[in-house]
Amino acid sequence: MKKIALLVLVTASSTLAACGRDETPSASSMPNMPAAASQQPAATAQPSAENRGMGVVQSVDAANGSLTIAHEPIPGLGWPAMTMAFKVARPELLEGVSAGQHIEFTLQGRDMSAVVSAIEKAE
Ligand SMILES: [Cu+2]
Repeated sequence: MKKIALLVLVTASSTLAACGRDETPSASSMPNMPAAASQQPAATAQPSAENRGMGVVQSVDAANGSLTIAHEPIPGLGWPAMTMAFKVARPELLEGVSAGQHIEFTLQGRDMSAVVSAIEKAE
C-alpha cells in the first residue's frame, strides 16, 4: 500500500512540473505588449499634439524600439534642450539611424511619453 502512495506522489509531482512548463509559453505573449503600447499614440485624438524637433542621436535601442536624442529646445512643448529617450511609433523608423547623426524628428504627444513618429537625417 505504501508503494502505491509513493507512486501517486511521484505522478502528482511530475504533473505539477508539466504544468509549470506549460505556463512558460504564455510568457511569449509579452512581445505583444510593445505592439499594444505603440498603438496608444493613435489614441492622441488631438492632431495638434505634433511637434518638430532637432537633435543628435546619442544611442539607438532597436530591441526596445527607442532612441536617445540630445535635442534642441522644442517651443511647442515648452521643453528646454535636453537629452532623453524616446519611443518610436514604428520599429522601421530606427533603420539607418545611428549614434552621432544629426536628425530632425516629429513628436506625437505633449509630455515625456511623446513618441517619435518620423525621423529625417539633417546635415
Ligand atoms: Cu526632452
